[in-house]
Amino acid sequence: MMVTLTIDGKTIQVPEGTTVLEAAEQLGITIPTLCYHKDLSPYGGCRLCVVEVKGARTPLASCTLTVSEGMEVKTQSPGLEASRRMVLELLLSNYHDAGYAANDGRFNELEHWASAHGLDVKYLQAKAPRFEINSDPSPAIWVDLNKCILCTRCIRACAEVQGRFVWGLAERGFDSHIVAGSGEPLLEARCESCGACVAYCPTGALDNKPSVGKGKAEKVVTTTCTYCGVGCQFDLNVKDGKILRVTSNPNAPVNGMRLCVKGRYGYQFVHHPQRLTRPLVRQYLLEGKPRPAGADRGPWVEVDWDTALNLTAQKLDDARLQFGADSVGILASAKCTNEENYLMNKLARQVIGTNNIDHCARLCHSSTVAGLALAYGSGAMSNTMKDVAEQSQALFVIGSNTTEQHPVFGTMLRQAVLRRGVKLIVADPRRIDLCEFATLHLQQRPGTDIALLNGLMYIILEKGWADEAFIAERTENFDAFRENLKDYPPEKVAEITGVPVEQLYAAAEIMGTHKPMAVIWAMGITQHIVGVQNVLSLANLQMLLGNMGIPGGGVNPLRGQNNVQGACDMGGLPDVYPGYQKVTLDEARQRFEQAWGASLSPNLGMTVTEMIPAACEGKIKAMLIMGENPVMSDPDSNHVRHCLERLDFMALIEIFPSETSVYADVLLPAVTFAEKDGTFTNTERRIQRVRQAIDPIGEARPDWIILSGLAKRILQRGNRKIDASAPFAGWEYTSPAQIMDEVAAVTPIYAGVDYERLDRGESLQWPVRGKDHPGTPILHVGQFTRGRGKFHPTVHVPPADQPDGQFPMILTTGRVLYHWHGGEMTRRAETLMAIYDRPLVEISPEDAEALGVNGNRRLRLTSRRGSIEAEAWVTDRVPPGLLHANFHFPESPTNELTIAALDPISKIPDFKVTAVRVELVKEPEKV
Ligand SMILES: Nc1nc2c(c(=O)[nH]1)N[C@H]1C(S)=C(S)[C@@H](COP(=O)(O)OP(=O)(O)OC[C@H]3O[C@@H](n4cnc5c(=O)[nH]c(N)nc54)[C@H](O)[C@@H]3O)O[C@H]1N2
Ligand SMILES: Nc1nc2c(c(=O)[nH]1)N[C@H]1C(S)=C(S)[C@@H](COP(=O)(O)OP(=O)(O)OC[C@H]3O[C@@H](n4cnc5c(=O)[nH]c(N)nc54)[C@H](O)[C@@H]3O)O[C@H]1N2
Ligand SMILES: [Mo]
Repeated sequence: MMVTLTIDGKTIQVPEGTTVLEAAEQLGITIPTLCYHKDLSPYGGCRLCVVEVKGARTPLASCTLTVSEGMEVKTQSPGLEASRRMVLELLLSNYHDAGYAANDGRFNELEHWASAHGLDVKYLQAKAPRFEINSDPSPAIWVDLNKCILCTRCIRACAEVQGRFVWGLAERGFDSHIVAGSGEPLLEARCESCGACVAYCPTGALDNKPSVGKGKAEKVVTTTCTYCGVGCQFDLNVKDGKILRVTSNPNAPVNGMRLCVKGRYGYQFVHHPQRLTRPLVRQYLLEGKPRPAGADRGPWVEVDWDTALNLTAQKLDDARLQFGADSVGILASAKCTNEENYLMNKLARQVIGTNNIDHCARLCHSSTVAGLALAYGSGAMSNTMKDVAEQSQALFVIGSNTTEQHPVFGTMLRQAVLRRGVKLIVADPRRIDLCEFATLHLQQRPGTDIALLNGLMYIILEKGWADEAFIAERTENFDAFRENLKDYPPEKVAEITGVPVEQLYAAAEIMGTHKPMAVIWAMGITQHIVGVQNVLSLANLQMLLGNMGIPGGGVNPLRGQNNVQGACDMGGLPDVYPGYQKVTLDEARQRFEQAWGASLSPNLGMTVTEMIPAACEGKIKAMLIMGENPVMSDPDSNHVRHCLERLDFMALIEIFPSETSVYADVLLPAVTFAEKDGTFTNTERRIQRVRQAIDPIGEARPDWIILSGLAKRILQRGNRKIDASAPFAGWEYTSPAQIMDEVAAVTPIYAGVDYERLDRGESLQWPVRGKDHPGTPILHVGQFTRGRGKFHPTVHVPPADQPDGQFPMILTTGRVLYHWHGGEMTRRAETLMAIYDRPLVEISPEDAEALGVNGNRRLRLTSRRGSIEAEAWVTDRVPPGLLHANFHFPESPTNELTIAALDPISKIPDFKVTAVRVELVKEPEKV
């Protein structure tokens, strides 16, 4: 129903339920506001937005007043002016700005409206502070209650955006103030330091602590976050070549105003003094001597770019000539842009002539890519985060610690439960934070997901909840699948998984009676020797329930790194060219041979988990690694180190001297995301711009410039035949935009992507088939990429590393909110370190007591491969018998413990189940 009203004499029609404030906004009439924010529920507290309504005796707050037919509204009058001034004067009389942040670049809404009403803030404000300035010890959030006007936007933002409920109001009247928890420091009140309260605060009472007093930005550059695959955009505020602060950009397509702690406060690594600023080469290389034997490759010498690139080109070309192109191994990078990964793929295939290219996707979602390709024909997330959060009736989160690892999407899931009452089922061996919001938590034993999923599908079939029409019309191989399920009756499944039969029935009922249901997963599913079978089981589930090809449903593997989707799309994999065109398919190979003017290898390349052992066996002689840290991230790091040590040559392109650079012979300084242009592709296949905000630090260069310099030098040596007349034979790149044009020309799913469209604000999700194709938010609509979806019978197989008398406990490994993988970046961000400064191992209260953990909390964990020490965190997040460790700190290198047992199809290692023994370290290390 539409309602007609007039505001300041102008007539407008708006839908019923619209507020007067919103209607005025549509007319271009600005009403002053303070407590109002369009993202938050209306509060009607500050009374600055009052208007006169014909027939009403007193002015009314327009932010809470809904329109009615024939309403006549005035937003300006001498009476309203006076009333607004009174409100502002009253607020100012309790407001004290000590001036420390007067130049902090924030837009202070109170001061703005006060001056707009002719009020002198300096004169009218309180003469002295009533509260301590900077009253909270949080390293992220600055609290100055003297500037608080009790608008409660922070309280609403924390609840309605972040879903955390940290802020509240305490006391009444004059003494009233905002308070964290029941009056504790923010971090103790369960603050996640996302800074949403800061982003919504109108006065700077809450501010970004690391930025207070740093002054006003000279420019603001919108770019995409460098951490996870959610793909948040934000504004880098820059002055004198330095990032001053990160602020929310309300137009960010994925996240709007939302950010997580790493997005908002994790940028400090960019300016860390340990950044690599000059190319480094080992002395022996410069002297033309043989490499010293053993692990120590001798001293580094700073050299100019020419020297470093010439040496690298020579060593890689020599290895190729002497031992064949397949003796060279190449790692692309999910931290780098699409353009850079495209060039790395071209360098491997066109310049070196090998398909030995891979990257961390192998350790991550390779099971997903392989499994979904088998079942559906395309390995990517099928839906968008928005439709999952806004249109699902049920959510099944299995093996994803979403609120810590994809935090902004995690907040969307929390809101789906809070606002829409969506049924959330979490299946995770640990009681992760999301369990607080769950209807049901299935706490299976690690490595038993196939049994669990088959058991649930057994019940769904038994109860007649399967979508028979969908199965008949869109799928194949159902009978074999159904036959296999007979082996998974609930009682047997309960025994394997440890999940009680009643819970299995309860979960199956939610799944069977709430449509659409979205399945969300990550490493808890993929990082197993049965990773592909796990994924196939989930693909089966979504076909059984008919949840594919519809909004609010789908298969939603959350890709990990900022650009792991893009690094895969760009051919950073041993079996495919850009756009998943198979290297073993003659037709695809010929296409790229013609494009690049070189004969290409028809052989499948090695995965990273194969290259490392091949280095030990002497099959891989030289490596070129860009933005990866295998010593910290690959399984069984003792073995990894031993293998890297054996390489004849390794060149590493990095922003920091990492744990892996110890094994490098050349170390080339790259720039961070803030210093370069390009694109990242997020988990939902959305291609987004990365924009240069500051000049490169020192002599560091963007990876795309480094790679093109290197490729040119190798080709100049003349040992590789290139047909220079081929359309994309050359390496004369002047901008990432130009590289993207080449990508579009050879990659059908990116065919319509160009910088002009992206910079115009178009939000493109691949496949983008042409310049006028709008992109594809949801995959598998109407039919699967492969035609019919295929059911695959799956069989429970126990994990490779079984506990026994000597190693009786199970260790599962993963991440925490505040840190990133090997920690090269987050350990160099002081705000993050101030919140989480050392590795903690989760241990159950029962196991802790059995060990006698009291006061002395340092543990030693030993597996069949190695041993580490770390501090205990006694918590019921883990059940007895299970431990959890992160791999963020080199002083507790968790991957010394893990096993390099691989899934036979995807070659992913089992990071999630390691048999260990745990002991108390008697003498804690004195620091
Ligand atoms: N803060 C932060 N965020 C990150 C990253 C980071 O390093 N730090 N890394 C990014 C990357 S690359 C990735 S891939 C993602 C990873 O994101 P996630 O996969 O969410 O993170 P993980 O901690 O690896 O593990 C996920 C969950 O799997 C559970 N799990 C363990 N064993 C099993 C099992 O057998 N079955 C099931 N169903 N679950 C199990 C664990 O208890 C854990 O809660 O995070 C991305 N985001
Ligand atoms: N035990 C255990 N191990 C795991 C996992 C687990 O769950 N448990 N998870 C696995 C998973 S899912 C993943 S994705 C891998 C991650 O493994 P990696 O990709 O090796 O981990 P990162 O630490 O993210 O490494 C990225 C490196 O790139 C550098 N860098 C950042 N930006 C740039 C840039 O623009 N250019 C260049 N050249 N370098 C840059 C950083 O300094 C960093 O050292 O770890 C895996 N390892
Ligand atoms: Mo990952």
